[in-house]
Formats: sequence, structure tokens, C-alpha cells
Amino acid sequence: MTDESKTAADAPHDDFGPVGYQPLSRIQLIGGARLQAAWSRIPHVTHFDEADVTALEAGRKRRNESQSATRLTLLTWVARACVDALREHPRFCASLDEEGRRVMLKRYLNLGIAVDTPMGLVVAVVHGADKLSLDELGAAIAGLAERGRLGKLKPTELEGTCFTISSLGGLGGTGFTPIINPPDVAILGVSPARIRPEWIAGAVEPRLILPLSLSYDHRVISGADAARFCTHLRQQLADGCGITPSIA
Ligand code: CAO
Repeated sequence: MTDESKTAADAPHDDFGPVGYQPLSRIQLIGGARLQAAWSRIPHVTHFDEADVTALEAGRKRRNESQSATRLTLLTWVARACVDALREHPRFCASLDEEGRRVMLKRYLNLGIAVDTPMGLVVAVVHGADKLSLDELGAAIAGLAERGRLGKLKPTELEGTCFTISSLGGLGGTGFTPIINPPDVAILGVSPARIRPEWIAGAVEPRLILPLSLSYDHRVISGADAARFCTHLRQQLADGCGITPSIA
């Protein structure tokens, strides 16, 4: 670079004041390289939608209060709705081959769950998510999240995903555009549900609305596919995936 082409941005940062350095963790280095590759190689589009989870949340709270079973978070139902939507829309449970000429449809269903840990972000994998009951699915996610935070995930619990959920629902924000986790072709971002006034059957009602953002590989999935997938998710969540007790 010649002197003439240098800009203020090229000046060493410590010209302006003291700086400190923090090394990236091994997880951040490995994860960062994967994210960089995914971001630059995959043509991402993010589709936004919202689900009315008023009834589901009321049913979830009743269930958690009345049963001695494990506490289930809203994410469990989101995961269950994804399992159902993936069965109906198999192109979302797929990978693109190396040459980018064939879509490999997977006949198994492993769900990746992004977990925030002190060492960085990891994607823990619920193997055979379609074979689990709602309670088993919730317990599997909670167990993986716990082991992830303690740095105790086994290598097999970090591989084999078909589709990933990245939930910031317990943390904050109004929406975000998640980066696809290869070899997946789509990822669902979930943001915190909030109560807001909705116009329903001629009257304004307070409803709990859950923001969803689905990033997909546009080589494999079209905008119409994404809209249909999210419509399926919305419908599943609106009726509690048909498995929330007393959901009215
Ligand atoms: N809206 C409103 N409330 C939500 C919610 C949502 N979308 N999602 C979860 N909640 C609620 C839960 O139901 C729970 O409520 P109760 O206390 O009443 O039971 C509460 O928030 C706390 O949930 P949680 O955070 O303990 O558990 P979870 O199952 O929702 O999430 C996990 C687990 C592993 C996804 C989360 O701990 C985590 O690590 N999230 C960060 C993931 C991340 O960093 N993603 C960004 C990656 S960049 O693409």
C-alpha cells in the first residue's frame, strides 16, 4: 500500500490511546472460521414472520405449574413445531452436495440448538428429535445447554445437524438475521415474544407475538418455500403443536 492510499483507518489504534487485547477462545476461532465461510459462500435470504403464542404460553405456564415433570421453556414448542414443519417440508432438512448440483434430503432429523457459553457460541445437536416426546425434547435441549455451558459436550453432540434454531428469546432484541450453520440449508432465529394490541374479529386484543426469522440458502430454498415453512410454524405454534394441555 502506498503512502497516498493510506487513510486514518489504517493508523495503528494505539496512536489514539491505550488498547488491550483479548485472545479468541478455541471455540470462537473454530466457530468464527465456519461462520465466515458460511457467510461468504452461501447466498442468504432472511424471511421474517410472527406467531401468536398467547394460548400456547398460557398452556405452558399452567403445565409447568401443575406438573411435577421438568419445566419446559417456550423453545421446546418452537423445536417441536420445527420438527413438524421439517417433516412436511423435507427440502429444509437437506444439504447441498460439494459441486452444488444435487440436494441431499436427509431421512433423519437432528436439530441443532445454538447455545451461548462462556467460551463462545456452540451448536449442540438433538439427535433423532423427531422420535422424542415433548418432555424428552425439552429435557434434551436443557441437558445440552447445561453441558454446553460447562464445556462438557461430547464431540458427537456437536455434529450431524440438519436444521438449527438460534433463540435469543430469553435474552432480548426484536429480530435478527442468523447465519446458516453448514451443512444445513436453513436456520430459524427466535426473538422474545411480546404482548401487543392486535385487531381480531372486530376488536383490539392483547396478544403475545413471537418474532421468527428464517435464514435460508437461496440456491436450495425459494422465498415461496420459506413463506410456506413459516406459515406451517405459525399454525403449529398458534395451536400449541396440538399437545399443550388446556390450551384455550
Ligand atoms: N419469548 C419469550 N420468552 C421466551 C422465549 C421467547 N422467544 N424463549 C424462551 N423464553 C422464556 C422461557 O420460556 C423461559 O421462561 P420461564 O422462566 O417462564 O420458563 C425463559 O425465557 C428463560 O428461558 P431459557 O433462556 O432459560 O431457556 P431456552 O430454552 O429459551 O433457551 C438456550 C436455551 C440454550 C437456547 C439459551 O440458553 C441460549 O443459550 N440462547 C442463546 C443462543 C444464542 O446465542 N444465539 C445467537 C447466535 S447468533 O446466530
